[in-house]
Amino acid sequence: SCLGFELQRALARDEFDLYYQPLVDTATRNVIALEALLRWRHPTRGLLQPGQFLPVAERHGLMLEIGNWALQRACADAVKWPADLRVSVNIAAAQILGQDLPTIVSTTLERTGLPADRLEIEITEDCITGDPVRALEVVRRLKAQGTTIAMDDYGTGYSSLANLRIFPFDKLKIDRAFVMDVTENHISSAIVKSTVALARDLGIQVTAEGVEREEHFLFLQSIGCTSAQGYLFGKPAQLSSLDVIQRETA
Ligand code: G
Ligand code: G
Ligand code: MN
Ligand code: NA
Repeated sequence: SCLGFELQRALARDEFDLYYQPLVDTATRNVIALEALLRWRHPTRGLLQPGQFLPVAERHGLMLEIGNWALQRACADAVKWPADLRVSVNIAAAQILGQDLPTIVSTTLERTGLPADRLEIEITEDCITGDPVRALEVVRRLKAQGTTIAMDDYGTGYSSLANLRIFPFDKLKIDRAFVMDVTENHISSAIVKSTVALARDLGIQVTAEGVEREEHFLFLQSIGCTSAQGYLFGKPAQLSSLDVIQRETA
């Protein structure tokens, strides 16, 4: 496709950008991390969202290169932030299957100077299903290096629970599909409550995604969800417009 062709030269032309969305501590509402989210400043079509170009990048085998660019950029950005602010980076299946990801990550941390414990890597079930044995080895090595691992879009995959039994995740990110109607839909509320309890019993963190309304946040607070992310606290935005960064550099 035309987009695929343009994507191939977008890296060289420096057309990608990272937006960041805050994750807040549920007890204090303090920002504890920023999730890096890719954007493409297309020369004629304007700002493109991941949904508009990541599937094309995957079809053209460009996801590894673009994903590694995002990882490098996110770590280089985060090293300038307040030391208690972590960065969360999404990893594509190609980055696990097509290269030695733990070595890429350790090299990136060394080059940027970001301590490993300030990086969180988000993986989805896509990253596991292609080659679960390899994915497990990669996750173990990343954890041994000091990076934390979150399971993204928790609850939407085919085998979230089966994977939870095998993979040593540090965090579950509850997909926004369950959070958006959590106070109106008793099924969503049961799923969210049981996931939060599950994470507590496992001794791991849990983030609710897609928190748009105060009543949703209060509910999450009441059930002991440890962190929250969503438009209530901030849409994905350019670093220059984020208060939490501005304060420190002002
Ligand atoms: O920003 P937005 O809500 O449109 O992001 C949509 C999806 O795109 C996210 O859920 C995430 O899974 C994916 N995505 C965004 N940035 C990256 C990235 O840097 N790497 C990978 N692999 N996926 C990303
Ligand atoms: O990695 P993941 O697929 O979870 O990426 C988060 C996506 O969810 C991003 O594309 C972001 O724009 C979107 N998002 C984040 N917060 C909200 C929210 O409160 N409501 C909705 N509808 N989407 C959100
Ligand atoms: Mn994510
Ligand atoms: Na998600």
